[in-house]
Amino acid sequence: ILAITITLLASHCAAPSAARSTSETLRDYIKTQYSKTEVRVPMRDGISLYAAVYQPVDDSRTYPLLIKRTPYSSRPYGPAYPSVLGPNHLFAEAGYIFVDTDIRGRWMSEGVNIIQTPHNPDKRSDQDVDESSDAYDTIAWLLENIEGHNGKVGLWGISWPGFVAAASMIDAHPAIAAVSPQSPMTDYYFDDGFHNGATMLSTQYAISQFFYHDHDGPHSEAISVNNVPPSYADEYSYFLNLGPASNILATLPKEGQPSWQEFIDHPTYDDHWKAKRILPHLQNVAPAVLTVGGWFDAEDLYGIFNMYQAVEAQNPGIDNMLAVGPWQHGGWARYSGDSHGQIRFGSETAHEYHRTIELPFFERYLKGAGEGALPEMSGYDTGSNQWKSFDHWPPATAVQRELYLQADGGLAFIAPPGEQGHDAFVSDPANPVPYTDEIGTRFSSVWHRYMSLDQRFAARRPDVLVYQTEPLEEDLTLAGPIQANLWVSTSAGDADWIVKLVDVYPDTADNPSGLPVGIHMGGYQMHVRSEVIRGRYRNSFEKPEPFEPGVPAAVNLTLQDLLHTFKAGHRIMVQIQSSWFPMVDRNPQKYVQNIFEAKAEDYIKATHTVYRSSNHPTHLTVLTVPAVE
Ligand code: PG9
Repeated sequence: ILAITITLLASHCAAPSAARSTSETLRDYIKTQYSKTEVRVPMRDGISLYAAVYQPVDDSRTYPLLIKRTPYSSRPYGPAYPSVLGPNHLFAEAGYIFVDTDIRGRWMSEGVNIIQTPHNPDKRSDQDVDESSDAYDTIAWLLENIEGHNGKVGLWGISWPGFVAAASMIDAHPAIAAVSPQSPMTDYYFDDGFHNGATMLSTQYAISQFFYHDHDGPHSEAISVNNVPPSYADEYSYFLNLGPASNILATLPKEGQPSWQEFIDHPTYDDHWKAKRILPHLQNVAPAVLTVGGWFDAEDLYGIFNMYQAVEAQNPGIDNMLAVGPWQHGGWARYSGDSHGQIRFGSETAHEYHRTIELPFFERYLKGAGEGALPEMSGYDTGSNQWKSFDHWPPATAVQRELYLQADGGLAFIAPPGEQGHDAFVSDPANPVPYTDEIGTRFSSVWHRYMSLDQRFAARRPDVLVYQTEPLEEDLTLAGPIQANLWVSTSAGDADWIVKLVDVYPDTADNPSGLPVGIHMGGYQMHVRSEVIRGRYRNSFEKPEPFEPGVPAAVNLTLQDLLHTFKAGHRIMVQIQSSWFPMVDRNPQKYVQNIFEAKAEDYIKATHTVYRSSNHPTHLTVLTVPAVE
């Protein structure tokens, strides 16, 4: 065990005051209060993982171990110190032994990397390893070799690290008392790779550029975002000019091509993807669990709610909590949380969460400190700008209601009359509906901003159907998932269906403070929640089937959970479209066996129809809760 201990002379200085807000002053505080040791941790199959251990210099008491296991590096390596230890800047002062470790096959750790390593529930030898066994071996070694701990262990991580943290809960080491999977990846096919069978083009192309597949041994990330041509800066045009999906593979660096080939080889929800789904393995979970996420998460929204529900359903009676704020993917760890895009919340919601939820969670379960239990669900209402607590999620007081498309672009909680209502539009793959009106790439903030972006750019297009209620007479709060129940047909063999729920601000809406000059909220069409389904998978994600041209078919999809109050005077709007580019790859609309191998001639215009009749009533099933003041 090669332990290189770097201990700086400790000079006593006051705990960070409220004024210590810059990363440099926080880093200075950490340097004086913590020593750093870099170690190599042996795994049962013989490879070793890198870990950096930050221990309080004050050895008058013992501390819990708080571990982050990550594919995104445990930098800074060597004698340097980070500016934050643990999930947020309050943890360093609270006092923990922090351990940042590179997972197998990433950065300074040995072994082979696989994105979302499949869990092996039937390990038969020391060669049968996964993130669960690596977490167990890491914790066992740390407890044996690191002094000054109190015998309790916590883990946390955001996104892929959230998946890794969740894996530690399976066959967990008995010292683990608290785990916080945050915006966790839980099922690659439904989180990041595809959404209901539609390929998340922008993300998967970036992954194929950025994460090299099954990489063996220590390596640093070749940040290949610079490997792409300047034209990539306008993703919409870049991908449109690439032409058919069959052209994409050749544009990737050779190290990234296996990632894309994985999609070509597995376009359906087959055993390859099912093996990466961690949710069914979350059984016999002993630690307390706090799943965290953001309502405006553009990556792993599926993971947030499916993680919480899977733990809740498979482990009745454990302390399993959920906290969701008005944040983008990982935003609570990076920003103050006072806004998302053009939407302003009037307070620093991330800092509120740090103080009242995240730190108290670990203090309670790792130190027995703090005031009582956290609520089952803490949610920030993105329409009323309030934190709300619930004993159940979705709320036990929720009332299910159906919101139906009506004639003339109407939307109402009444079933449509008549048997002939329908609306049609031409979907042209040569002119797909953009997912944003901003120019940028998957690597830029454009990607995150679409989750609350003004949708007027789409509403103006002839290939976007728009339905909206009359101005609401009183506040209406929606909570939990939404089921979209579509009745549609197409003149072709296949079609994608995108459903967007939009909050329409009245023209007279007030402007919150802090908006840039010239920007107004009047008439703003706020993207609240949306989802896509590739129509061929409407009956099965394993067995695709074409549409019968012109014949109405049922297409049902879930829009992930929300907590949003539509204020009095606002309208609820639903937009329906058949492209969402380049977030989602284009559906050729001619039915081909594998869209990844589609040729230029397969991309055809088609006329799609949405039915709003009594026998084919397209509608949303929503959960409404009393507006809690
Ligand atoms: N969800 C991100 C991701 C996507 C695809 C592959 C790997 C990671 C993330 O971890 O942020």
